[in-house]
Amino acid sequence: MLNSKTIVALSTPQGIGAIGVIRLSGFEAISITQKLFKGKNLLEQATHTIHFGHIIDKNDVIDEVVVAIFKEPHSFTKENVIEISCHGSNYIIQKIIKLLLENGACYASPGEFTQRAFINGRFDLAQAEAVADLIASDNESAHKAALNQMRGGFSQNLKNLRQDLVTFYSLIELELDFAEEDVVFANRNDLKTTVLKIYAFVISLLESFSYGNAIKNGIPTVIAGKPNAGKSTLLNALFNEEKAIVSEIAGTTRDVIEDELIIEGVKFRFIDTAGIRETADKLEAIGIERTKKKIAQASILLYIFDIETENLDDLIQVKQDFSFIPTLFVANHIDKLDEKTFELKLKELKNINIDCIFISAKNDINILILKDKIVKTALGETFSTGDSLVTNIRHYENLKNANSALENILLGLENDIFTDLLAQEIRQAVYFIGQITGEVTNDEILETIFSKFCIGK
Ligand SMILES: Nc1nc2c(ncn2[C@@H]2O[C@H](COP(=O)(O)OP(=O)(O)OP(=O)(O)O)[C@@H](O)[C@H]2O)c(=O)[nH]1
Ligand SMILES: [Mg+2]
Repeated sequence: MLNSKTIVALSTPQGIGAIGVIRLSGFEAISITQKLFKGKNLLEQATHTIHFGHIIDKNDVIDEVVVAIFKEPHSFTKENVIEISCHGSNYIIQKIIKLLLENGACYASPGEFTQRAFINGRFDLAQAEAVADLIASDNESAHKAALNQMRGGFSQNLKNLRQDLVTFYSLIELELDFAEEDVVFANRNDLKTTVLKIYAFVISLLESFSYGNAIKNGIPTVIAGKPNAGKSTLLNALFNEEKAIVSEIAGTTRDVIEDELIIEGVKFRFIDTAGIRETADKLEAIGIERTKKKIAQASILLYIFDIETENLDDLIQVKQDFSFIPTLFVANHIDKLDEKTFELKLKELKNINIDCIFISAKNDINILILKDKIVKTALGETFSTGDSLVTNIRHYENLKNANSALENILLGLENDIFTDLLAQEIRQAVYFIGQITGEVTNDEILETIFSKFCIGK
C-alpha cells in the first residue's frame, strides 16, 4: 500500500443526526480502533462483520457504538477500513475522532478516501470523479449518469482505444530509431482505421456533454413571448410559487428570472424573460436583448401567447425565427374564450400548422399536461440514459484537446507528413485521453480534483 498513514473523518454530514459514521482507512485502522473499543477483540474478527461495543476514554464510556470491519483489499479504499456508527451528537463525534487521532490516526484531507481508492486501483480517475457527482446528484437523470460513470461508463472503452494508439506510437518510435534504414513498422492504413475509430468515439462523447451538463445543472428552458402573454404567470404556475412579479402592465419583467425545478426526475432551469416587442424604453430594450441571448443558449423554448389577441402571422414568424431550438407553443388565456371562439381559434392554428398546448396560467389549467410535454421534449431531444455521458468539464476539455490531436493525425496521414511530426501528434492524443482516466496525471491535477470533495468522502 502506498499510504502508511491511517486516516479518519466523519463521513456523515456535520450537525446533529440520529447517528454519525466515523470512517478510518489504512493499515492500522483496526488496531487503532481496538485501543478505544470495549467489546470483542476487533483484531480477531472476520472482514465484513459488525460488532456492538463501547468507545471508552480511559475508564469513561463515551458512547455505545457499532463497528463495521472491512479488511483489505475488500473495501472502498482497498485498505483496512473501519466504520464506527455512534450517536450523532457533535460532542461524541468530536471526542471519538480526537481519541482516534491521539491513538495514531491522522485527519483525512478532502476526498482522501476516494483518492486512496483511485491510487490503490479500485477505479480510474473518471470513476472516482463520478463518486463526487453521485453524492451531489439531486435528480434521477443526474444520478443515473453518475452511477453509470462510476461503474465504468466510457472509461474502459477509452482505455482500450488509447492502448491501440499507444501500440502504434511505439511502432512509430521504432521507425524513428531506424530512421536511416527507411523502414515502416506502423501500417499507415491500420493507423488511420484506429484513429478514425477513436475519433468517432471522442466526437460522440463531446456531443453528449451538452446534455450531460444539462442534466447535472438543469436543462435550460426559456419562457418567451410578447409582453403580457403571461410568461411570469406561467413561471409561477410551474413552480406553484410567486417567483416573478405579474401585472397587467406590459413590460413588467425586465431582467431575467431563473430557477431550477425537477419534473419527473429531470432537472430543468426555467428562465422567465422580458416580453419581446419594439420599444423606445432603454431598460426594456436591454431586457429584450437578454431574452434573445437566453433563447440562443437554451435547450427548449416555451413560446407563450395570448390566444385571444395573438396575430397568426406573428406565430408563423416565430416558428421561422426560432427553428434552431425545439419550441413548444403555449396558447394561454383560454379561460377568456367561449367554446365557439375556442373552436374557431383551434381551427386557425391547425391551418397554419402550429401545434399548441392550451393553458390558462392564471387559473392553473393544463399545467400538468404542459409539464409532461416539456419532459417528453427534453428526453426526445437527448440521449437514452444507457448512453455514456460526459458531465465533467475536465473530461470535456481533455476530449477537445484529444480531438484536435486526432484531427491532426488524420490530416498528417493524408499529407504524408514526417514521421516525427506524426509521432508528436499521436503522443498528444494519447496524453489527453490518458488524462481523463488518470493513466497520466501529475500530483497537482490529482490534488485539485480531490480537493473538490468534502472531507470524509
Ligand atoms: N385571464 C387570464 N389572465 C392571465 C392569464 N395569464 C396571465 N394573465 C394576466 O395577464 C397579465 C400579464 O401577465 P404576466 O404574467 O405579468 O405577463 P408577462 O408575459 O410576464 O408580461 P411582461 O413581463 O410584461 O412581458 C396579468 O394581469 C395576469 O394576471 C390567463 O391564463 N388568463
Ligand atoms: Mg413578466
